[in-house]
Amino acid sequence: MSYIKKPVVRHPSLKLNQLGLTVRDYEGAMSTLCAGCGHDSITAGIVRAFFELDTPPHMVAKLSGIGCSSKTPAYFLSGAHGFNSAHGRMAAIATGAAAANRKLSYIGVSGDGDSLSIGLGHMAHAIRRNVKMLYIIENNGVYGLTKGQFSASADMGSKSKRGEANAQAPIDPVMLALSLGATFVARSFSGDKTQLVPILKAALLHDGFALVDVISPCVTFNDHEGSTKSYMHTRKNQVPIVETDFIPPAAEITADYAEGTVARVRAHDGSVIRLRKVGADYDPSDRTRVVSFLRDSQASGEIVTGLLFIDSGGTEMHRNAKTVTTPLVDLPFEELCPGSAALEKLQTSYR
Ligand SMILES: Cc1ncc(C[n+]2csc(CCOP(=O)(O)OP(=O)(O)O)c2C)c(N)n1
Ligand code: SF4
Repeated sequence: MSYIKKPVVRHPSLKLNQLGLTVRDYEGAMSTLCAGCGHDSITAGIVRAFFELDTPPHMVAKLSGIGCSSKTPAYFLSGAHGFNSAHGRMAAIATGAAAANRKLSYIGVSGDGDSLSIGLGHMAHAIRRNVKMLYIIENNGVYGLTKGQFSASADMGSKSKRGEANAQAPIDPVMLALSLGATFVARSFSGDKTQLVPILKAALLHDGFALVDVISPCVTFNDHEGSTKSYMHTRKNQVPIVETDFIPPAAEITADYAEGTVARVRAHDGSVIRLRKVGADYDPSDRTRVVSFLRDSQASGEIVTGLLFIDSGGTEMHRNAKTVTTPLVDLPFEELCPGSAALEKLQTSYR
């Protein structure tokens, strides 16, 4: 993978976070993506979210598959752990890593090609297991890296650069995640950092699997008239349905909203996610109604964005499997491998 080191430029007036780090400390290598690619804006949102959450970079593991989107973990958090896996295998690698060490914060970056075709089965099972991770799909409706073939998220009738119309029904990652029991489902747009950053922060602190589908236009292969994943089409049809407001633990809640228009969700670390419902009857905790609302909006051509669904009471993978709290790397050898007598006893208990 091409890699260009970014020159370190520090400005004395840059704001410090609680760890004494600047936003520069959360950046990575220089991006080699096309100028204007939506994926670079998402990278900038990720950098901002980790900086504002005061996350120590070495406590993060960033994972990806193959694609332009999957290259982006190289462009943020150079101090984090990272694994660029095979095409469509990010979810499986993340599940294994999270099982071995629950102390790290996991972020997986994928594309609609990587997640909705070759990697669909792995993503589905990570959702089902409720692996604690932020899973971002940088959704541009095409395979950018291999020169713009339609992906499984391309809308029916959406046109390719050459003018052919896509004839197959799309897979919508948001609907899919809701039907698989996902506990945090959001959609955003790479061109809307004001909405994206609080959603990423809330997703990183969610105690379970958090899917964030981000419409991220591919300026080289899918940003023309007739495309439904272009900047113009998304700007015209985006309908933010909930405004997400993220309040870290111990921060003062300064403004309030009218009774009935705000839903509050408390995360396990004491932070609060406040959802201001733009649509009066939208309830982000009612899965059935969210699904039916999204179906109706889709039929009318709207791209609904925001934190669309949250269930803070779901059982995360480790709690479900009753696994050890200590990361496997910190367990003494005798505990990891208690010997043949212990194995014999275990096998006897299964007979
Ligand atoms: C096993 C395997 N099959 C196919 C490919 C070819 N390939 C590379 S990236 C890619 C799809 C990329 O699309 P997407 O995940 O949407 O990312 P984007 O480049 O659009 O960000 C494909 C099919 C591959 N690298 N490995
Ligand atoms: S080909 Fe498309 S997805 Fe890939 S870097 Fe260029 S604009 Fe981005």
